[in-house]
Amino acid sequence: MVLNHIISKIKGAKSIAILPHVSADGDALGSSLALLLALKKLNKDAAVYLEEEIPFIYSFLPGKQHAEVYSGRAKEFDLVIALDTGDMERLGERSRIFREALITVNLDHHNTNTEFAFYNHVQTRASAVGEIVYQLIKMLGVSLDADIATCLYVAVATDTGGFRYGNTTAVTHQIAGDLVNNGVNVSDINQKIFESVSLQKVKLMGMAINSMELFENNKIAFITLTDEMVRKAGAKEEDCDGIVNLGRNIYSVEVAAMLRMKGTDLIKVNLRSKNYVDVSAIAGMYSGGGHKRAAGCIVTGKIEDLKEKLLEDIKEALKNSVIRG
Ligand SMILES: [Mn+2]
Repeated sequence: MVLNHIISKIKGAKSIAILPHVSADGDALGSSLALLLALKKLNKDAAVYLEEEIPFIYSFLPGKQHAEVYSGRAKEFDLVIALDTGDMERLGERSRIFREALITVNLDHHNTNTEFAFYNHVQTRASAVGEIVYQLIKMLGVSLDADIATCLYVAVATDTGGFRYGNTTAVTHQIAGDLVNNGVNVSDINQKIFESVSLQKVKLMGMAINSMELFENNKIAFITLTDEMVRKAGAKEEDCDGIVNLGRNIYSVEVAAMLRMKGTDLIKVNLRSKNYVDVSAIAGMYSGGGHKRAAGCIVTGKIEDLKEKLLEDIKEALKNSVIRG
C-alpha cells in the first residue's frame, strides 16, 4: 500500500516541504497546516509554501506562522508533499521546489489527478484531503490536539460545504466527531468560515446576481465577474470564491458557471453541479479538472466565444446525463 511507503519516507526524512494548490482553499490550507503541525510534533523540519497570502477568512488557522509565500527561493528538502493538487500546473511557481526534490509525494482526492509524483495516494472517495491527512496523522502515531483538529475540521467542513454536499459520508462525520472530541469549537469555526462576509463581498455578490444569465429552463446559470466589478465593489480576488454557488443554489439549476474575466482575454471558469452532471469532464475539455460536482479551468480567448461553446458543452452534458439516468 502506497500510504505505508509514504509513512516510512516521512519517518526517514529530516526536512519536509508541503505544497497546497494555487489559490489555496480551506481544504488545501487546513490539510497543509494540520500536516505541518503533526510533523513538528515528530521534530521534523517542516514548512508550508504558498503561492499567495492566506485569505483573510482563514487567517485564524493555527500554524499559519509556519507558512510562507514562495519568493522563488527555498532550501532543499528531503521530501516534498503536494496536497489537494490535481496536476503539476496547480503548484504554480512552486513546481520548481517539487521538481528539485529527491522524493515526491502527492496526496489528493481529485478524480482528474495525473499522478505526477513518485508516490501517489489519490483517494477520490475522501470528501477532502483533510480526511486523508487525518488518516496519515493517525498512522504516523501523532496524537491529535486542538490546533491540528481545528485545521482538519476546516479542511473537511469547507470541501463538504458544511457537511451538505454529496461527497459527505459516514466516515466524514466520524472524523468530524473525533475532531470535535479533540477540542474543535464548532460554532466558532463555522461562523468564521461560513458566516463572516465582508461588505465588499456582499456588494460583489449583488453585481454577480445582476450579471446572472439562465438557460435551458433555468437549469444552467452563468455568472460573469469582470475586473471592473471587483474594483467597483472594492473587493479582493479571494472574494470571488464561492460566488458560483449563488447560481447553484437556485432551485431549478443543475449546472452553474462563474466566468471570472481577467483583463480582456483570460477567463477563469468555476463549474458546479448539483445532482447528476459531471462537471470535471466538462472542465477537462478545457484542460481543467476537479471533482464531479466542482471543477474549474482557465481559458484564453473572447468571453462571448467561450460562453457560446461552454453553453453547448453543458447542454450536451445535461442531455447525456439525463439519458443515462
Ligand atoms: Mn480538496
